[in-house]
Amino acid sequence: MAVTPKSHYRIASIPADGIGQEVIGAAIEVVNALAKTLQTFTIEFEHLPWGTSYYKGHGRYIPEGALDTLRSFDAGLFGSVGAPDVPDHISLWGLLLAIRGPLQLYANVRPVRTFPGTHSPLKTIDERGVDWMIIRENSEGEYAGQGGRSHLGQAWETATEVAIFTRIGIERIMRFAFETAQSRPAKRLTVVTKSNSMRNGMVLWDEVALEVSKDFPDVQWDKMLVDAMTVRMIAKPYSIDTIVGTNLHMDIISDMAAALAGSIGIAPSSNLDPTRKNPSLFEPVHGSAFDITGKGVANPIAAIWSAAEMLRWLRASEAADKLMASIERVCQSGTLTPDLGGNATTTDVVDAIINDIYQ
Ligand code: GGG
Repeated sequence: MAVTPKSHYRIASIPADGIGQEVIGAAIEVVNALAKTLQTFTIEFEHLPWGTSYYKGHGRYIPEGALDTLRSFDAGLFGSVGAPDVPDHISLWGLLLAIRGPLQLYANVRPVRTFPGTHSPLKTIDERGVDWMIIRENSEGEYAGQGGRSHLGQAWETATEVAIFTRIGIERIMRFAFETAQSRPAKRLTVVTKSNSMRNGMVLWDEVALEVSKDFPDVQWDKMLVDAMTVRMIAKPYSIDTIVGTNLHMDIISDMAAALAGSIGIAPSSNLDPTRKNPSLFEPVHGSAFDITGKGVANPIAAIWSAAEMLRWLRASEAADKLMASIERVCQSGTLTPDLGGNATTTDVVDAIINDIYQ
């Protein structure tokens, strides 16, 4: 769909929990500096105080009407959710999943790249870093929220977690993945399933992949079981370009991929509604990391790269390119937080990126 770039953007800022507060503050500082330098667009961030503190005061993670509030923005920038004293399924379903599903943010895009100047375990296999594009189905599957508990407290207490896959849900993410692969130089896609043991939903994934592939004759594609894929990502990383898979599989694979590329601290993600009927939501892959919250050492790059992806989605491509170039130069210069083996603080990295932008 052709989209005309706007000159002014309104962004919902939802830092939420833990280091989310620190890294979203960092990303906003950097984007404001970028807008000031380029003068091709203006941008305003409106803070939405949703998260665990809000939950403790109100008994819910987001207020009534939150989705309509979000719909009034061009996009959202999200930090992280989760706190040590709230069960993770309460916080995740209360905030992130309460937004992704209803806003139909069905495509979760997670690019994974090794930056120059950073260490990646994969560089011991080959000096080239990796450049992967992981597409996670973001609305159904194992995250459908279907299931329940019975025989509570008894020895045969039973819990079911039903993965729901629909033809329409698979087809739309498959089409998105083939289009993404087609837009990249390698034009290669790996469809990841577990269709040997999961004989219903995963087999439907295989069938739909074959059907959709016929519309993309220039994309070279293959299928892989998720367990074999983990081996391939480590043993033959350069045989991979774009990957598509289910909500749960790609949640796990993308964390591993980020660690292989250097650190989860640099991994961005975009929760997209490809139809553009709803605003999309951009967030670092990492969680709230209470072990380092408040220490000033959280890596802001995942959040800043997520903001760059947001600018690209909003068609501010020049700004996105400039920001990515600054991130790469700052990594190359050795201003790295501890997760990347350095001793820089969050503020050091932000200052270095802003200085680079102003050059
Ligand atoms: N910024 C990402 C975040 O807060 N993630 C929390 C989490 O547990 N996410 C699980 C998921 O995305 O499925």
